[in-house]
Amino acid sequence: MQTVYSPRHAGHDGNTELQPGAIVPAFELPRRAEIVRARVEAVGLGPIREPDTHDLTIAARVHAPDYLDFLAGVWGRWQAAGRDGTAMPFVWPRPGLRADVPPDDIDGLLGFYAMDAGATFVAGTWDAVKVSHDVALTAAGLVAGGARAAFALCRPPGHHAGARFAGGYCYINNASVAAESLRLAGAGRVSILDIDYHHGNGTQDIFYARGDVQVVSVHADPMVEYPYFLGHADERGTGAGLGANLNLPLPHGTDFARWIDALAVAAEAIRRFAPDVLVVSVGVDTYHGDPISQFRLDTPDYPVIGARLAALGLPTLFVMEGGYAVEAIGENAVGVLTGFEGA
Ligand code: SP5
Ligand code: ZN
Repeated sequence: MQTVYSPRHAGHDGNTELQPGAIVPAFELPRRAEIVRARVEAVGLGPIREPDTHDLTIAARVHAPDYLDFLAGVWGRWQAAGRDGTAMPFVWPRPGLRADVPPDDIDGLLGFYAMDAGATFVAGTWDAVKVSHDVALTAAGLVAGGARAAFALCRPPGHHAGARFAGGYCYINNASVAAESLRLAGAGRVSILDIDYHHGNGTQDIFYARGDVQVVSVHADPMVEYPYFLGHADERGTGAGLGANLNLPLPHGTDFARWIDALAVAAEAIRRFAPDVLVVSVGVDTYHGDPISQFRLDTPDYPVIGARLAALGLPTLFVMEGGYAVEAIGENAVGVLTGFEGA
């Protein structure tokens, strides 16, 4: 399969991150994408191509336009306030506060458009975010054009970004933009399967009331894991989307035997939905060596996952999400893809 990749992700670098009790270098690093790209080459997965440039028309169908304007302008406003380093919010409009009026001040705006402190900004962030979106749309175009599968090597990731907020290293929801583009290209129904360790709260937020895009997620139980406030099993969608959202939360310590049982449930729900195309949010932070996660999957498990996905028999777009065990991220992420191709 073809991989879409841009070196311009690398400008999103040097960010700091708020962890319990400390500000540390961000776990979401440029080297992640470089190691995945090197592994794509090493195994001969297929050609690697650069993305085409896309405008934000499709992104503006899944994100609020004022949120996209904020993303594009935040670094300029941060600089205009005399700052450098990493831009990060520290106050949020939780329920009970006014979440309908974007403040004028940069520090208010940063919180207004964020769910947490985890989507920080440096000088190169917007360019990387925009090109990550271009990567997703270009790879979606390959699938829309008849490819059996394509790999969008997105960085930064996207699945925590909702219709009007950033969070969890995510800014534009690449998988959601890709799914919307596939709908516009003629797919009547699209399924998004999210196998990142964390619940894809942004993707769920975007499609929760829609019946044309199914969202299925296998993830760590939000009772014990980030993002804590979405991802429970009783969230089944609303309105036209009722029944088109499925969450399969699993406990800390989940091993592959238990995880693959949940994937079988997810696969059955996708078969019932009968989509024309599948978008897979591929996070490999389910790996036992991941520094911020608590599942126990191992490197040989990832090709097995890919083979199970191939058995769905659908045109499939893979979109890169999380995975922070940097030395293993290439083998693990590309393992899903080689398992898919080998099946
Ligand atoms: C795309 C993606 O995988 N985003 C993940 C964002 C997770 N951010 C919060 C992580 C909280 C980790 N808490 C455990 C601390 C271990 N030192
Ligand atoms: Zn994750």
